[in-house]
Amino acid sequence: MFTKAIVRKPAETFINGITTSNLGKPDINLALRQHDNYCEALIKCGLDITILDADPNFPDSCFVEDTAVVTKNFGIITRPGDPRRLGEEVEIKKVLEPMLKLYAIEEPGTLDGGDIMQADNKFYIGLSERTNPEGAKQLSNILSEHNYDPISVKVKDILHFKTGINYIGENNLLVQKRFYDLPELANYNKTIIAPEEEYAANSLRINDYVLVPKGFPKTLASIQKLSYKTIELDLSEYQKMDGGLSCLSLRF
Ligand code: CIR
Repeated sequence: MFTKAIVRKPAETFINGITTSNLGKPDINLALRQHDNYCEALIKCGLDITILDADPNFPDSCFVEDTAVVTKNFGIITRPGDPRRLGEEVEIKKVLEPMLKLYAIEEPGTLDGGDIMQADNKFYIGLSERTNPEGAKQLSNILSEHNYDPISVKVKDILHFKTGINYIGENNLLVQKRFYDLPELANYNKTIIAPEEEYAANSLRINDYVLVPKGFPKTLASIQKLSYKTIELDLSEYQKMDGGLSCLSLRF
């Protein structure tokens, strides 16, 4: 069970963030409304949320998931892999410090939280353009000390590992085709995401609900068929900036 979450509002500079999506510029007012709805959904899932003020110096800083990896008892402050995002983690460290024992990824390691997928006692670590082998090694050492099982996997042609896959509990994975045959995932019950719905691979299990991006009916139906209660959320403005449901919060 998660009890807490950290989120950060998007700043007016959000439109200047990093993106590869070609979906146009986001509308900041709509992004703020979508963020409010996201926060309401987290509350409905039973979480106490800490909402951080926007930081206009970091256009991507609403994507807090990339700045830390958190569990109930400890957290790891990351070293974001794109230099334009280095520094976002400073504020997150201040916020988490009173709540959790903290570690940090150190230079030359880089790591984005979006590359880290927890599935019960296992942590899959995507080696991507943002997360380098040194970052993965540092994280693995910390996780092993705490009796978790770290497993590295290669990620190509996609921003983060969790852009294309998510664990929703009870041995169920939502996977884009690209990750379907990964040998490390052989023992899971996999729901393949339709090619036209790839964005919905980043659906997010929180306690009794799975949050699903709005507009992906096949994925929604598949998740409901697995007997999960769902909450749909419109994230159009975040999709324009390559961000998904999981990126917008840290949950523990
Ligand atoms: C970036 O490129 O870093 C941001 N525009 C999007 C980050 C999305 N975060 C995530 O998937 N965890």
